[in-house]
Amino acid sequence: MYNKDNVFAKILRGEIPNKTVYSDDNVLAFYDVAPRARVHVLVIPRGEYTDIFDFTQNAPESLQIAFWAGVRNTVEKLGLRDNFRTVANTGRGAGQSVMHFHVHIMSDERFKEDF
Ligand code: DGP
Repeated sequence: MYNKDNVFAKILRGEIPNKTVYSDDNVLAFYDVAPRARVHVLVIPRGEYTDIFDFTQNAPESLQIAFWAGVRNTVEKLGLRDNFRTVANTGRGAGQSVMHFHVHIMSDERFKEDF
C-alpha cells in the first residue's frame, strides 16, 4: 500500500528540497542525501508505486518506458555511460527504506576492478 507521506512523495510535491540531476514529466532524478559512491543518484517515477513489482505490474506502459528513458538520460547527463551500476532495493529484507519505487545509479572508480 502506497503511503503518500514517504519522503520521495514529499520531494515530488516540492515539500523537501533536492539536488536535481534530471527532470521531465514522468521522472525525477536527484542526488542521494547519503551517498555510498562517488556519484550516487536516485531516479523515481512521478507516480505512486511502492517498488519494482508494483511499478512493473501497475504503471501504464508509457510510464514504464518513460522511466527507463529517464534513467538513460540521467546516466548520459552524468557522463557515466561506461561506468555505473543500477540497484533497486526491494522490500525491507533487502534494505529498501523508502517505499516509493526508485533506482539507485552509482559510480565509483573501484567498480572497474570488481567482479
Ligand atoms: P533504499 O534504501 O533503496 O530505500 O534507498 C533510499 C535512499 O534514499 C537512501 O540511500 C537515502 C536516500 N534518502 C532518504 N531520504 C532522502 C531525502 O530526503 N533526500 C534525498 N536526496 N535522499 C534521501
